[in-house]
Amino acid sequence: MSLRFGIIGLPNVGKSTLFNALTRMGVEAANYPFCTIEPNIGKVPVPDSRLEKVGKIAGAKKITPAFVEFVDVAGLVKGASRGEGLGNQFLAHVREVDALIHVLRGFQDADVAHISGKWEPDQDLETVSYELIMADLETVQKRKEKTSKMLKTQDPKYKKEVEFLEKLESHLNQGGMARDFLKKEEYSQVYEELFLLTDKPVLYVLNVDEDIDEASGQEQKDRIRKVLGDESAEVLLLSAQLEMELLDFSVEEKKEYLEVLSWKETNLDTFINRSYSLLNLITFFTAKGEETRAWTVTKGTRAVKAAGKIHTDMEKGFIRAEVITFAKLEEAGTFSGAREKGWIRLEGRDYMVQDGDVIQFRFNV
Ligand SMILES: Nc1nc2c(ncn2[C@@H]2O[C@H](COP(=O)(O)OP(=O)(O)O)[C@@H](O)[C@H]2O)c(=O)[nH]1
Ligand SMILES: [Mg+2]
Repeated sequence: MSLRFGIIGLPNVGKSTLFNALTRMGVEAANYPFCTIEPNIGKVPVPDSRLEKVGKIAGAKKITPAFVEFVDVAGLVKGASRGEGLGNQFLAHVREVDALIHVLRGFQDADVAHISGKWEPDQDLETVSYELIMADLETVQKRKEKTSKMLKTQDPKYKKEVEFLEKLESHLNQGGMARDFLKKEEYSQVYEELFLLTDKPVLYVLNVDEDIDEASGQEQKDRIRKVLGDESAEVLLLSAQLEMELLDFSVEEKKEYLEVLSWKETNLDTFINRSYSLLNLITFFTAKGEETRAWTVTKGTRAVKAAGKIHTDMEKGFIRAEVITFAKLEEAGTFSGAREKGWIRLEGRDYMVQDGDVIQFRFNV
């Protein structure tokens, strides 16, 4: 299954606009007709300029990118953690994703109603974070109640667990995100079973007016950073509406248009790439027969597990991996040239796959 990103935030901040831009881009970039899995789930190819090049060198007839999925989660309202609005549905959706894209309303447009009546993206951020933390607190407290009942068995593991949950509870009570809880290793087994919402990695997207100047873009970003304090997260400026419009521009038009937008540091491609690295993901390539393909694994994945990603038989019958870095392959220009130069390495099952590796697996069936 692809990795999933949940686009979250208050209503009317531009979540669906961003989602639509992403999924439409998917259709065009990959000519992939079924990019929308469900109305609110879209499959989006991960842009990677290396893939085409590997395909060309391999003489591929078919090139398959890696995909990630974006979910347009229903807008959150105050009180969601108590089940208000679409609260429960919202939280259930958030629970299912691997990482969060938290959209903040940076654009002012008076014609678009603002949920709290005021334009205050930093306040909005706190509102949403509060609901997520409250939902996590409830999860932790429920677990604590359950474990507390077991204390009478005198088994020390229950005492250890309750103490651990109390520390976690106090961290959340002080407004901390679970992902920043430094003591999770003290009882990682219990921690992982909780599936906390604020443990998921997050990327903040400030959805700004396309005509702001560089200084006010920076100012908005600083305001958000201030609210985040020590929270470990990145903030990106993006204009969802602009990205949507740009999809209809020619390359020339785009270039001309973008020259005047000084604040702009990201586009949809870089946005997807940042999301990707948020989850510590890397890409390796295979060029087998007529198909050249990109695959996604987490940093630190061993060769044998990477093979299993393609097919379980390849993991079971793993013999070795023949590996070349993309850069070396490009330099050699052909696979046979690379082989002659001795640039294709033989690696064993425990080899740690690197971003950009081009791999051929040898296996028994
Ligand atoms: N002016 C302006 N309007 C935007 C921008 N992004 C979204 N909108 C508008 O805001 C409204 C709500 O957007 P939508 O994507 O549906 O928000 P959602 O409720 O968060 O999914 C729509 O009318 C959009 O056209 C933007 O960057 N600038
Ligand atoms: Mg929406």
